[in-house]
Amino acid sequence: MFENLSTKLQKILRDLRGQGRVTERHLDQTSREIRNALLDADVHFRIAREFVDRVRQRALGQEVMQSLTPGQQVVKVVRDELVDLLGGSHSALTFAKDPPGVFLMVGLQGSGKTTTAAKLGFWLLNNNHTPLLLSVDVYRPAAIEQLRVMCANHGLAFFDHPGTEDPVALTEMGLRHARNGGYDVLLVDTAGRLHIDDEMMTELERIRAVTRPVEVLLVADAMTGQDAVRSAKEFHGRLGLTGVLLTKMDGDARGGAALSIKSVTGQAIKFIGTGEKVDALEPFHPDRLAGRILGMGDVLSLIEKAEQAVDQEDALELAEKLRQDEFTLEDFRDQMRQVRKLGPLDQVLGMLPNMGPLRGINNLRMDEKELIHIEAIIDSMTPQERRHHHILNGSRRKRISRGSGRPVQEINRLLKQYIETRKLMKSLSRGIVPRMFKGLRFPT
Ligand SMILES: Nc1nc2c(ncn2[C@@H]2O[C@H](COP(=O)(O)OP(=O)(O)OP(=O)(O)O)[C@@H](O)[C@H]2O)c(=O)[nH]1
Ligand SMILES: [Mg+2]
Repeated sequence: MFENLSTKLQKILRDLRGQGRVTERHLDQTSREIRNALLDADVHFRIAREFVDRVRQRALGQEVMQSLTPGQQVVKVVRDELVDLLGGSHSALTFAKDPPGVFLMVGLQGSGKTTTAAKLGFWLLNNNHTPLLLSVDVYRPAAIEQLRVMCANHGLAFFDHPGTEDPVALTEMGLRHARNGGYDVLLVDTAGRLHIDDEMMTELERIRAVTRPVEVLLVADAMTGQDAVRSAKEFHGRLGLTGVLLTKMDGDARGGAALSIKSVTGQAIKFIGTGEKVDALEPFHPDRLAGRILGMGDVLSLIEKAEQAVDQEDALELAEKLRQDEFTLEDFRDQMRQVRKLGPLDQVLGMLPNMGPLRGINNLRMDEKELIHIEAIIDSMTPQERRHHHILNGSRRKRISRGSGRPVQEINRLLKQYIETRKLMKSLSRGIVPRMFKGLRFPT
């Protein structure tokens, strides 16, 4: 799904990610490329334009330009905006406080209403609900039979009243049956039309009036792109939708529908259909889809972790300490703590574009347990010892060993690591580190 858009955006952002500096010109170019990628994916031109405008505006803001990794921050901005475009957060179904609640499924002909009704029934059943299914498509021969067969095949309760030709009367009967039978949701599959016409809308309005549905769900075919969006707008105008179920996302839908529906109609996509089988229905999560489109869920979550863990003031302070040769064992411990918050160190280093040369330094790689031991050892030192490691003679080391419960060799090793790290950081502070802190005016 969205392969084309995904490939393009990934390439654009890959180029950007490696940038230690992001200039305005660079951003212009990136914006243009993103806009074209969106247009190619059949996103409405106004939405595409507004999207890149927002990205640009945010990317030019201080928090991005002055960050340690501007390229990555721009990637994050794009991701955030993409999540927003897809609807922000996951929008769940609403259930009636006083069951049964009616879910009315509406949509154009062939959009997948009947299939999706069965899928949603199946999903509800597997999520501790008791749905009853009903088809009021009295027009197309065998339409009711189609749903009956699907229900029979998947153990879903189905209601019908042969002979009743009026969809409204049929719905009322179904609702009564649902109430008497203790079902919590009545799923009503309706007839589709080739085009939205008055007759269809009037019928749906009447069904809505007698059942007061908790959900009016538009089933829209993702493959039809902007047509799906237009019909969503019209349906919403007439009926007041509560959500959209976007089908056929497994096909070669370019993405335009999924990316435009929320902005155009204000209605969230609640589920997506990803195949013809009854279990091919997934709750729609904008953040996950955005991650999938950008192909970088992992990297982005690392960025988020990094943001939480290292703030710029800390970085500046550390740089200053390095400069003045005041990087103490306490700082060493703090750094280790930060690193632990970030997760595996080499992964973190790999993310920092300017830290390439540091990768593979084995001394810096340590596991969780080791970090806990390091903390124990440093906590057992006196403040003076932490600030002046060279006073740590044999008897002091023995005392620390007793205090921390760690063998003396481990304390020796830790001190060696500390001294090496200090040396390393000091040499880096003349080269790589200042570049990391670019924008913070770090004197070398
Ligand atoms: N690949 C794929 N096919 C789907 C999906 N959802 C529905 N279909 C197919 O789309 C076709 C039409 O589905 P229906 O459920 O009959 O559509 P409908 O909206 O009820 O059609 P009408 O009742 O005639 O208006 C069927 O062949 C379904 O198998 C999906 O998510 N992926
Ligand atoms: Mg149907």
